[in-house]
Amino acid sequence: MGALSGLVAGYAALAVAELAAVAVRPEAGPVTAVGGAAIDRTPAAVKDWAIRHFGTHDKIVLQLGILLVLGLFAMTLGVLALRFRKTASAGALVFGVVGALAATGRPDSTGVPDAVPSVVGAVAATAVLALLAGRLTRPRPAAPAPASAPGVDRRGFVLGVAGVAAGSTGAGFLGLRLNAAGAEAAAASRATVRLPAPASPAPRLPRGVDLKLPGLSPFTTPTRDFYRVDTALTVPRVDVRTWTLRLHGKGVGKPLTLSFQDLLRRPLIERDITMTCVSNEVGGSYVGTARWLGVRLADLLHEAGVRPPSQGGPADQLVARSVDGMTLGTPVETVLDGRDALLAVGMNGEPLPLEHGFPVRMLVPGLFGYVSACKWIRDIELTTFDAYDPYWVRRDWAAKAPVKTESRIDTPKPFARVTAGTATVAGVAWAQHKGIDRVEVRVDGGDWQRAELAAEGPVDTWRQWSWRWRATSGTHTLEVRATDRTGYTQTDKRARPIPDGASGWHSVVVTVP
Ligand SMILES: Nc1nc2c(c(=O)[nH]1)N[C@H]1C(S)=C(S)[C@@H](COP(=O)(O)O)O[C@H]1N2
Ligand SMILES: [Mo]
Repeated sequence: MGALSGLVAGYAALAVAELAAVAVRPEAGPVTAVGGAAIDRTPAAVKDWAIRHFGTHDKIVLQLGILLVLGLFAMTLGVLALRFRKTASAGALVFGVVGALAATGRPDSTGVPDAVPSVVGAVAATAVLALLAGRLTRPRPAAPAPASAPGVDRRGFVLGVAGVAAGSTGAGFLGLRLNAAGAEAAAASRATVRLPAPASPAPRLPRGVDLKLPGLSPFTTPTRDFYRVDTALTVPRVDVRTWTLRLHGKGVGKPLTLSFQDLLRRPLIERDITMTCVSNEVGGSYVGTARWLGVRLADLLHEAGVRPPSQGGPADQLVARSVDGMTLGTPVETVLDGRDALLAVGMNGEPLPLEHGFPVRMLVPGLFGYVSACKWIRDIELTTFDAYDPYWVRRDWAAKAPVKTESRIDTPKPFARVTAGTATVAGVAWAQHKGIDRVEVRVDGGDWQRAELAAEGPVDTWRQWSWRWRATSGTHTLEVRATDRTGYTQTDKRARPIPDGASGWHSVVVTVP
């Protein structure tokens, strides 16, 4: 009986807490918060192990684990409550404090309000425990004959359990409904956005930037094929009507707060830019090119009075924060060096898709995404590299990470069967903000042969290449390397993505029957 009342109290606590979380912030719910806190504190080795054993289910396994521990804890409290009412209440409050600390300690925490769901949950648990324990221990008011179990209000207990369970289930469903409504609201908010025409349209692409070969990545990556990399358990939902961006910090003479409309009223520029993820393995697919529309970040910084370190500015790091608490640090010098660093509102002619950072994301050509491309951005703080380590830097990734010059063979695919005779080998090469000068291919470790380059697009985009190969029968290894316009040729030295990006030549093994 005690264990049952504990379970019911735990259930009520969770239902009420998650309902409160919908009102406060979905991520402040105790299970998500404790789960997130656990992920942040898990040593890399354990994380690797969990990912290897549970794969993409690792987050679910973690949440089930949390529920299990919670259930056992709740049953213990229920039993305790029969004899030590105060101790049990204190136990429930401890649960609340753990949840509250986890929620407010998350990197995306908005502060004290995030403690509310856990505290409300704990209070609910205490109330339910008191109610049910009372039914189990209080003598029935008008009990002349203590015939059955003395002091047990059996009917009251059953009614209490049923009532609390029903109420909690109702609260849980209401939470789910409101949550779904939030997702629809974000999509509806995006549907209201009308993007103005750019004051500075994207430079016309020269003919022949896209070789349009079968199996070769198109020059512009369709949005539906654009890679997605982020830590968001649920895609953040932002309402453009209430969204603001704050720009503040060291050396900011005039802090700014801008609404979405404020941004759209500024002159917009449109640019083709290739983005790359630092986690991209050699030959990997975390790279893509899109036509971005946005405000030039340097203009905003200048307006706020920010000077680059080279001109005596006190801040060398720009920290971007997203609505989901991600932090990314970018060198101020790079943002102000004349390149098209953007606060983007559009991607390939549409408002940013929710998964790619709606309503506004940052983008800095030539830097890996994790040090520049903050999605769902809400805050920009000028600080120093000494003073602050953003999310991934705290996890051993490099604080500064320019994109490494890379090339990839798109066709033929690994282990493809290629017909003997003339075959086309083709792919892409990128060295954003430097440009690609040369691509070479070799077969079976032979001499490097120059590939033909597609027409050169803007300096921040990748470049296609192709090479005619006289394929002879046998198994062959094709390798590619690029040289950028600074004269640097890709090293064959293999490096893993961590800490600052993979290196090495992409190779593909094919069979010619
Ligand atoms: N808020 C937020 N922004 C983020 C990330 C994230 O996890 N959260 N990931 C970054 C990383 S590592 C990359 S490579 C790019 C990927 O952007 P995309 O998903 O639009 O391709 O977003 C960056 N911006
Ligand atoms: Mo990334």
